[in-house]
Amino acid sequence: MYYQPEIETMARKDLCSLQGERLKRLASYVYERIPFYRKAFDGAGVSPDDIKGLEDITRLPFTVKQDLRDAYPFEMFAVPNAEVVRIHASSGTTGNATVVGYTSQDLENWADCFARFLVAAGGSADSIVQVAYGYGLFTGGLGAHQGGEALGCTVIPLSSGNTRRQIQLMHDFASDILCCTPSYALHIAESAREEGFDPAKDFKVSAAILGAEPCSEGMRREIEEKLGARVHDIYGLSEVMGPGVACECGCQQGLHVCEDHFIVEVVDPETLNPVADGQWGEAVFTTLTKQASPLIRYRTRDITRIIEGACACGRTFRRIDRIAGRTDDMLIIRGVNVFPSQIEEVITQFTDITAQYQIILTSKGPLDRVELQVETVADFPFDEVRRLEALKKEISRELKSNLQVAIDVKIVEPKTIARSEGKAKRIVDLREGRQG
Ligand code: DLL
Repeated sequence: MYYQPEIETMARKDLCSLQGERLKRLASYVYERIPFYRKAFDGAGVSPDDIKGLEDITRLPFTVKQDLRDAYPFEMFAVPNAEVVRIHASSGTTGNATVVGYTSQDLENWADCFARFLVAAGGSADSIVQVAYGYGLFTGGLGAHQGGEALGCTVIPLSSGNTRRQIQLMHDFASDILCCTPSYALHIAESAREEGFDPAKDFKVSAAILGAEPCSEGMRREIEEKLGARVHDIYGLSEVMGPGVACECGCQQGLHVCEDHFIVEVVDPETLNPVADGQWGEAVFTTLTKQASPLIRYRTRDITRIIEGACACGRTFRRIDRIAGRTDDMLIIRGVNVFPSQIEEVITQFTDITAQYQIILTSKGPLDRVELQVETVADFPFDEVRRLEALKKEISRELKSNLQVAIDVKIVEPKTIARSEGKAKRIVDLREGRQG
C-alpha cells in the first residue's frame, strides 16, 4: 500500500516542521550558491536568516520560466558540473530551453517519488511496467523508468511511438502498468481494438499512470473503459523534477504532492497572493531537497486548487486537484474564459464522437475565430447529412449550456485528427503572427 510509509503517512505537524527546517536550509543554500537568488533575495529585502520556518515562505521572491531561460544553460546550477550526473531540458520551441541538472541524490529522490506512486497505483516488485513516455531530454520516460527500477519492477523501456509494437509487447509480456500520456493511452487502446484485441480481456494492464497533459474526467472514463484499467493522474514538470511531483492514489480524489520534497502553494495569478484552500489559482512549487537545480517559489502557470481534508488512503500529503489547464492555454472566447479541458469534458459525453479534438484559432479581421473540430466514431453514418447536422447542433447546444459561450463546431471524418504519441496538440493557432 505504501512505499515509504514512515514518510507518506507522517503526522502533519511533523511534516510541517520538516518542511520548515528544509526551507531554512534551502534559503541559505541558494543564497550562497546561485548568484540569481542572491540578487533576487537582496532585491526583495530578505536574507536567509529571516527564514525561520514554513510560514516565512511568502517573504521569498518568485521564480518564473524566463529566469531559467535567462540562465541558459547552467547558470542556475548550485553544484559544480562534476556533481551533475544528468541533464533534462524543455524543448525550447518558444525561446531558450530550460535546463535542469540532477545529482545522483536528486535522481534517487526522484525515483523514490515515482516508486511511491507506482505502489499507490497497485504496483509492486512483481509488476511489469511498460514505459511509453518518450525517453530523452523529456523527463517522462526516464522518470518512470527509474521509479520502476527503484521498486524492483520489470521495466519495459519502449519509449513513445511504434504503436503496433506497444500493443504486441503489452500482450506478449503481459504488462500490468502502462505509463504514457492520456492521449497516447487512448490511441493505444483504440489501435489495439482495431487490431482485433479486446484490451480488457487480452491484456493484463490493471493501472495506467498518465500525465504530462490535462485529461478531463470524461477522457479518463473513456480510457479506463477502452483499456480496461484504472487511470492514475500523475503530475510533474521538468523545471521542478519531472513526473512524480504529485499523483493520485487509488481513491482518485486528487493528487498527493510529495511534500517532503516540495512545498506547494496556490496563488492568484494576478495579485500573486496565496488563495484559500479549495480556491483555484496558479500552482507554485519550492523544491526542498534538490541539490543541482533548486527552485524557490516557481510559478508553474498550471491552474489547480488544494483539496481540503484527509484522504481515505491514509497518506497525509496534501492533494491538489487535477490540472484544469495552463494560464497560457486559456482561451478567451467572446469574453468568456475557457480551458480546452472544459471543452473536452463536454464532448466526451457524446458516444458518436471520439475524444480526439482540436481547437483551431484563426483571425477574421480584428476578431479571433475559434473552431472546435471533432471526429465521429468509425461506425457513425457520416454521409447522412441530417444526422450529422443534428449531432452538430446537439454538441453546440451542450457547449453553450456548459460553458456559456457559443463555439463553432466542425465534425470531421474518423481518423482525420492527428493522433499523438506524446503530448496532444489540442490548440492549433493559425492567427496572424503566431505559429501553428
Ligand atoms: O510533462 C513531466 C511529466 C512527464 C509529467 C510525464 C507527468 C508525466 P514538462 O514537459 O516540463 O514535464 O511539462 C510540464 O506539463 O507544467 C503542465 O502544464 C503539464 N502537465 C504535466 N503533468 C500534467 C498533468 C512533464 N497530470 C507541464 N495534468 C506542466 C495536466 C500536466 N497537465
